[in-house]
Amino acid sequence: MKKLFFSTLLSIAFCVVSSAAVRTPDTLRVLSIANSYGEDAVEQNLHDIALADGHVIIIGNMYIGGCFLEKHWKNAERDSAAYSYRKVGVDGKLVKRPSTSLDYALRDEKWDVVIFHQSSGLSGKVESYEPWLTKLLKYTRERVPRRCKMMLNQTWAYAIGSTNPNFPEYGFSQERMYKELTEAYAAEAKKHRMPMIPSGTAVQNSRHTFNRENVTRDGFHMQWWFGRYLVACTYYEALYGQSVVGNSYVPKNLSRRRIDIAQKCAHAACEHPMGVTRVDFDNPFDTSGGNWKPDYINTDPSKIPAYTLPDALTMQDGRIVTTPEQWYGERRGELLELFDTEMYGKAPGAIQPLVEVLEEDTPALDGLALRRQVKLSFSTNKFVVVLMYRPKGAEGPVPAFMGINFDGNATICDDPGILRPGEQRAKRYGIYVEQPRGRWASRWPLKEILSRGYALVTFHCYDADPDYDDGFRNGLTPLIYEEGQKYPKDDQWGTISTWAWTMSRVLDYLESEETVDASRVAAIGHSRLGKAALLASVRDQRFAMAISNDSGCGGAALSRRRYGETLKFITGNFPHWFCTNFLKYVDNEDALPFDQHEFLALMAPRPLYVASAEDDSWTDPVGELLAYQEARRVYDFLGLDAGLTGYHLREGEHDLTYEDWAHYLDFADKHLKH
Ligand code: GTR
Repeated sequence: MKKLFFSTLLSIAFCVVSSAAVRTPDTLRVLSIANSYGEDAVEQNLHDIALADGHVIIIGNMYIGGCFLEKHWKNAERDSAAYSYRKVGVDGKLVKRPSTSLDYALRDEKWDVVIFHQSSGLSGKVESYEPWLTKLLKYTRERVPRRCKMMLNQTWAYAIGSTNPNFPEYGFSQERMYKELTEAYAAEAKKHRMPMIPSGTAVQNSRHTFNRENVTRDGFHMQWWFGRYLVACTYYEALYGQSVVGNSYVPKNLSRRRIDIAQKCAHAACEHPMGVTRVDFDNPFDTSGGNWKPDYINTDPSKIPAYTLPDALTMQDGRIVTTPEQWYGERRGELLELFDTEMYGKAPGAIQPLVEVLEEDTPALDGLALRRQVKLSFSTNKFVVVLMYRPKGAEGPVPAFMGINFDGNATICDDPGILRPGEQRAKRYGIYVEQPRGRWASRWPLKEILSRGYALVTFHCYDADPDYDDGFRNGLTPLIYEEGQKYPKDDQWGTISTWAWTMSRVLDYLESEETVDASRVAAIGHSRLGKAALLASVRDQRFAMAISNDSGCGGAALSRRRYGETLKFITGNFPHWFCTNFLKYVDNEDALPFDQHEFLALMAPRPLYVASAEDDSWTDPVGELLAYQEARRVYDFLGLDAGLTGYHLREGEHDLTYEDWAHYLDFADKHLKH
C-alpha cells in the first residue's frame, strides 16, 4: 500500500487517533448522537459485523436530520424531546422511539461509548465545534458511567459534482472539504483527547479505488449498500481495535469484490486516519491519473484465453435450430429471456407517462430545423425531457435517429433554445456536473443528419437513471417495486436496462405524434449508451435499426475474450449497470449461457450496424468484429441479405465521430428511406 498523508498533520494524527480501540466488555453499548450521517453509519451492518466476530453490541442512535453540534447542545440544555431514538438491540432488531430527549437516551443504557459528530456542512469549520462540543461532553459525562469513552466520528466529503447546498463553502472541491474537515476533527479530537472514527478517510480511500464516486447515493449520504457498509466497517474497527478485513458478515446486494474494497479501505483508514491510503486492489484502474493500468488489462492478443462460443443455433436443451420459424418462434425468445434475467435485468411492460409539450415546434438551427421539447412524466419528479429536431419543411413523417446523450440535451449542440436542466434537475440527481452547451456537438452532426432528411430524438441518460450507484433511488427503477421493495431483485433491471426501456417509451411517444415516422427509427448509441441502444432495439422490435458505436464489453464485444474491459472490471466499476445475477459470471465467463454474438443476432431480421475504432482497445474491436461475424451467420441462416448488416473499423480513438455518422447515414439511407 502506498500511503499519502497530509504532511502537516502527520504528528497530530499519530497521537490523536491511533489509540482508537475501546475496551470491549461482553456487551458493548454504543450511543451515537447524530443526524442522517449517523443513521448511515450505525443503524445497519454494524451489529452484524460485530456479531460475525462473536461480539454482542447494543447500538443507540439519536437522530435529527441535519443536526449540528450547537443544536445538539441547545436540545440538551432545554431538555428538548426532539430526537428519534433508534436502538438496535442484542437481537439486531431496530426499534424507533419518537420524541426522545438526550437526557433520556444517555440514561437508557450503561453506555460504553458515546459518539459525536458535526453536521457535514460545518465539519470543515473548526470554529463551529466550540463551545458546543465542550458543553456536550460535560453534559454527557454527568449522565454516563465513568468508564464511558467519548469518540468523534469524522464525517465524509461530498461527491464530486454534489449539489449539496453547503458545497460552495468548500469551493465545490471534494479534496478541500476532506482536508478541512479532517483537520477540524483532528484538532477537536486532540483537544478533548478523544479518538476519531475515520469514516471520512475510509470514504476517501474508496474513492481512490476503481469504485470511485460509487459511494454516496445522492452526492452526500452513503449509498445504501456499499457506502453504509464501508462506514460500518470503519466504526467496527475503530470500536473494537480489531481488523475488519476478512469479516464474514455478507451484507445484501454487494459482490465479494466490493465487500473486499470496503473492508480494506476501512482498515487502511483506521491505520492511517489522516490522509488517503491508496489501497491496492487487483484492479485495472490507475487511480493516480485515470489511465488504465496496462499490467491488469490484457492487451496482448496471445494472452486471450481459449474459449468456445455458445452456438447461436443450438437451443438450451441441445436441440439444433433448423428453420427460421424455430429461430423466431423459440430460440429468439429463449435468448432474449436469458439476456434479460442473467445480464441486463428484466424491464417492466410499457408505462404510459403524462406527456407535456414544453415547447411546440420552433424554428431552429438557422432555419434548418424545427425543435420540439417534450416532458414525459412517469410519476411526480420522475420525468424524461425529450429533445427533437426534424428537418423544416419536410413532407410527411420523417425517419429518425434516436440516441441517448451523456451529459444533457443542451450538450448536443450550441442551440441556445435547448432547455437546461438547471436547479430542478440538480436536486433530483444529487450529483450533477453541468456541462457547457454544445460540449458534445462533434458527436451529433445535426446539419448533416437533418439535411439528409432525418429527425434526431435524444434525451439525457440521467433522466432515465443517473449514471452512478445510488441504490436505484433517483431514476425510474423504483417504478417496478412492489410494496416494501427497496432494491431491484436479482433479475430485475439495472441502469442499462432502464435506459433501454426509456428509449421504448420515447418511441411510444413518437407513435402518438405525426411528424416522425415511428416505424423508421434507428436506435443509436455510443459506448455505454451503445449498449443501451442495442438492448432497446433487440428487445423492442419496433426499432427499425440498431447502431452500436464502440459499445464494447456488455455491448457488441464478446465477453469470453476477456480482452480490454472485462466483466470483473465493468461490474466493479459500474455496479449499477447490470442485474445482480450477472455477478455470477465475473471471472467465470465460460459459464455464461450466451455471448454477445447472440445478442447481436437478436436484431434479425432488422438492419444492424456495428462500428469500432482502431485505438480503442478497451472495447476490444476484434471482439466486436468476431461477434458481428457470428451474428451474421444467423442472418445468413435466416436467408437475410448481406446488406442488412454493416461494420466498420475507423482510425482513432473511442468516440462517435463525423466519419462514423457518414457510414450510419449511408446505411440508414438504404434501409429507412423506403
Ligand atoms: C468506460 C466503460 C466502458 C464504456 C465507456 C463509455 O469507462 O468502461 O464500458 O461504456 O466508459 O461509456 O464511454
